[in-house]
Amino acid sequence: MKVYQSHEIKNIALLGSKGSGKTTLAEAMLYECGVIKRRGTVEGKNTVSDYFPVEKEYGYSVFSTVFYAEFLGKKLNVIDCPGADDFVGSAITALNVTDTGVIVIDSQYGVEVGTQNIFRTAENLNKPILFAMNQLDGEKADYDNVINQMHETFGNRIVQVQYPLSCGPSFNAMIDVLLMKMYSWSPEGGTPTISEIPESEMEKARELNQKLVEAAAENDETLMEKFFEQGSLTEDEMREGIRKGLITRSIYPVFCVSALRDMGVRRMMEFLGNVVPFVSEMPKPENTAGEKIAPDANGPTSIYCFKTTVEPHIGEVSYFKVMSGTVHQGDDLINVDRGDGRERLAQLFCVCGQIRTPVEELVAGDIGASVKLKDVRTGNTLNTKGCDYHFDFIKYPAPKYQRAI
Ligand SMILES: Nc1nc2c(ncn2[C@@H]2O[C@H](COP(=O)(O)OP(=O)(O)OP(=O)(O)O)[C@@H](O)[C@H]2O)c(=O)[nH]1
Ligand SMILES: [Mg+2]
Repeated sequence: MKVYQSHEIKNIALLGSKGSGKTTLAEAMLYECGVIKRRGTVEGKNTVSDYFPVEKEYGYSVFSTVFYAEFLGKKLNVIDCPGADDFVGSAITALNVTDTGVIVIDSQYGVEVGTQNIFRTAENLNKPILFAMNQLDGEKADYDNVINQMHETFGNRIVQVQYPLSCGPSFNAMIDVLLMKMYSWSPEGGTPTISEIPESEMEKARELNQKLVEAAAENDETLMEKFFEQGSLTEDEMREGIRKGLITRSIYPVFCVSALRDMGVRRMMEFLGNVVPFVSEMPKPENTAGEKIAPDANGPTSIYCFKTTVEPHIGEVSYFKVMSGTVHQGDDLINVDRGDGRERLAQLFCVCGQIRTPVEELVAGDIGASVKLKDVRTGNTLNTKGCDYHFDFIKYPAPKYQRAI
């Protein structure tokens, strides 16, 4: 598999309340980039993401699942998180090791408690956020009502990038006001037909496009001057402005999707690939000594283990983020949190649920996994000899219940 450089990697967390459609969206994303040939469903118990028996039995995610999508020459590392409050720890971990959160909203139920909770966590961590308004094909979908709720709850930073022409079971088309095009689908979804905006929608589309242009221009003085001179921006300038707005959290773009019918998913992935920030553009994480560590592929190798699973026939799988340097297959690293024990990373993988693809090396900013390490726990930092970084940047909330003493 290709080794991606830091400027080709985007790390994204799929977040949102229980049942909003994150796992179904993950499935559609994997299908769109060709990892799977057939989309599974949560009901069919055959999704890439919910592969543990307990998840199949209950029909919802219990663990976060890491997957990657090679798309438009970029590597999107995505973590599908459980929405249930009981498993919020996984979502907090995922947000800490990724750079952008996609908050999935069920357009039948709107802004839920789970939506607000995860939004607050992202706010505390200063992470860029975009919203995926999902289930637009659902019986009770009500896009306009949910957009109003979002404005009330999250303020005027909510910016519509798209709007549906109708919602409910008839949903099959939307207007994209960034590209100023209409997207429509046959009942099977998938590849859209892209056409000109019909005259009847032009006024509304222009109005929303103007709002988007203004929001994009606000984040850059040069763009602002250009906007005042010409009253518009090119598509590339808008992308640049939106990217800056995402990083400073002054824009929360809203996308339209039906994950189940695979409508709007590819277009949202294009935005993830082309617009959301790269690892190198985000604030540098701090080590325990308070030093900011740049995701520099030529720096000392340091990896942070954020998740451990036990898989049948394999044993422990350790998921990690490369914080700096480059980790190669066969490297010996020192576990600075477990008595400086030496660990050989005999195998390195990029992971899609339980599918593991061997990779020769992973560079700073990337996410991968290794197996059969001797004594590595979640939260441990493994470094090259001579590097003494530790990371413990993930802070979990206090438990709601605990045993009385
Ligand atoms: N009609 C419709 N149903 C959807 C859509 N997306 C998801 N669903 C259904 O909504 C239910 C929940 O979907 P999931 O993908 O498991 O939702 P989730 O956000 O991963 O849920 P948790 O893992 O519990 O947080 C399932 O029955 C899906 O089939 C959609 O776009 N349209
Ligand atoms: Mg799920």
